[in-house]
Order: sequence, then structure tokens, then C-alpha cells
Amino acid sequence: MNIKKILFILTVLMMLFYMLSGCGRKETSKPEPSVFITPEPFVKYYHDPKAVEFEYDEENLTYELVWSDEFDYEGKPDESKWDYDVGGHGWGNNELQYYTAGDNAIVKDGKLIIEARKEEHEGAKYTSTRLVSRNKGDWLYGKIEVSAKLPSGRGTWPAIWMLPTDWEYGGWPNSGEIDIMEHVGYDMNNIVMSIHTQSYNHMKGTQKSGSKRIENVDTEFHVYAIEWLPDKIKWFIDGEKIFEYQPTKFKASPTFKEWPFDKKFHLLINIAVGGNWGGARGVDENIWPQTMEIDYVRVYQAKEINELISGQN
Ligand SMILES: [Ca+2]
Repeated sequence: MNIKKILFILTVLMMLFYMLSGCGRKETSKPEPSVFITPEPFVKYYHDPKAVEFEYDEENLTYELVWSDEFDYEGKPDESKWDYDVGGHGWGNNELQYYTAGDNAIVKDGKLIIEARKEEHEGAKYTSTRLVSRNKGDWLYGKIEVSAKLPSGRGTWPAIWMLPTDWEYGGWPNSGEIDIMEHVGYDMNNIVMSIHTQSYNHMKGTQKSGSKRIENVDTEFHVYAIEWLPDKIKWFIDGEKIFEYQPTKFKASPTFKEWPFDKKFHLLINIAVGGNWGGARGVDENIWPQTMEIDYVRVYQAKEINELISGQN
């Protein structure tokens, strides 16, 4: 009798357990695949390993000049090489200047001169110019050299930098940014060089940067340069290597999140006024106008690298 009772209770318990666990399985079973539309670039590139398995003789590349502006003419910057970003909306950094369509740029005495002025324009208190080579000078890998003399004083923020031409991995910072040279006037003579990507950027405070204190940035020309290779970028000032970014030093198998630098980029040259970084210690009202002079921009590419990547992009 007792055994029968126990068996009966056990059977009921087992049935209950089976039913409950059955129900549980039903609830936690995989849902039907839902329609999940992933943007094309992410489908295409997310898992692609980047910046790996490139073999080349780093010390013996044959570089040839492929694009340059020596500024050996007079007047407006060469229209076949330069365009302008125009506007005064702060450019994502609460910058104070309005960028004119070239009104603050002139070529004379062998140099490009960008002048930032204290003058009201379209609601902004300052004007300046931002030259861009977009769709006129766009490159994948190479050496980029810019000889420049910088403005001085609190509130100036000159930059020589690069952005992606086609934004194939999405909006900033996903498609990357390469800062060849940045300088803020409240920290004179300290040259900063950086990359920004989805994983490493200044919004997260994770950008990869180098810096070097040099002399006379506002009275002498210095050559600010990068060598951009398929798996690393090196920065130079006056030929001396200062910084290097190699994504595999941070991640064994980088994706576009660490290395979006396998697409074409173009050059930007500007003086910003104020802004989150340049204006972090205010803007000196008594230093204007301020100029940045560019003696030349030279872009070289190596045939060995072009051969290495032919057919890949
Ligand atoms: Ca020149």
C-alpha cells in the first residue's frame, strides 16, 4: 500500500516535472528568425580581419610623388586640387569660426596662407577657411608631407588631418580619422598626432595619440608627415619618427573597428577657433588675425604597396 502510494506520488511528480520543463523549453526555445536588416557595410566588413598578413620590405619601398601643391603661383588655391568645407555650426566641437568658401585663404610668395580673423559673419564671431582635397586628392596608403608654420596664441587650433572620402564603414568615428598634426595655442609647441576609429576615439577617451614638444612652431616651418601602410601608420616631424599606430598591438585580429584605414582618405587643412579642445582655456581676444602658412603638400606612393593591394580594393 505504502509503496503503491509512493509510486503514485512519484509518477505524478515526474509528470508535473515533465510538463513544467516542457513548458519551460517552449518558452525559452529559439524565436523564429526575425527580419533584422543589417547595413550592408557591416555585413560585408564586420568579420573581415584587417591589417594582417601584409608582407613587404618596410625599409626599402620605392616611393614616387603622385600629388602635390608647391603653392608656386599667386591668388586663390588651385581649384583642381582644393575645395572648401563651408559653415559655422561648430563642426562637432563647438568651434567658434565660420569657415568661408576660400575668403580666408590666399597663395603668395610660394606659400598657402590661411588667415583666421576676428570678424562677425553669419552669427559667428570669427572667420577662417578649411581646405579639403576631397574628390580632388584622395589616396589609399602613401607618404603625406606638409611643411607648415602654425598660428600662435590661446584659442587657435590648427590641424592638418585626413578623413575618409566614402565613409564606407559608417559615420564618424566608424570610418576613421587620421590627424597628421594638431596644435592648440594654449599649449604652444606641443604637436599632437592621433587616430580615431570606432574602438578608439576621443568621445570615449580611447583615441591612440602621440605628442612631441618641438621649438618655434609659429616662427619656423616644420615638416609634419605620415607614412600610411596597409597595417600601420607612422608619424614624423622633420623626418624624425615620433609615433606609430599598429592595430595588431592592441588586438590580434583587428576589424574595421580598429583599422578602417583600408579605404581612400583625403586631406584637410584648417585653423579652428576655440572649440572643445582649442578653446578649453578660453580665447585670447587680442591676438587676431592669426595665420597658418603651408610651403608645400607632397603625397608619395610606393609601387610595392600598390602591387600588394591591387585587386583587393
Ligand atoms: Ca612652396
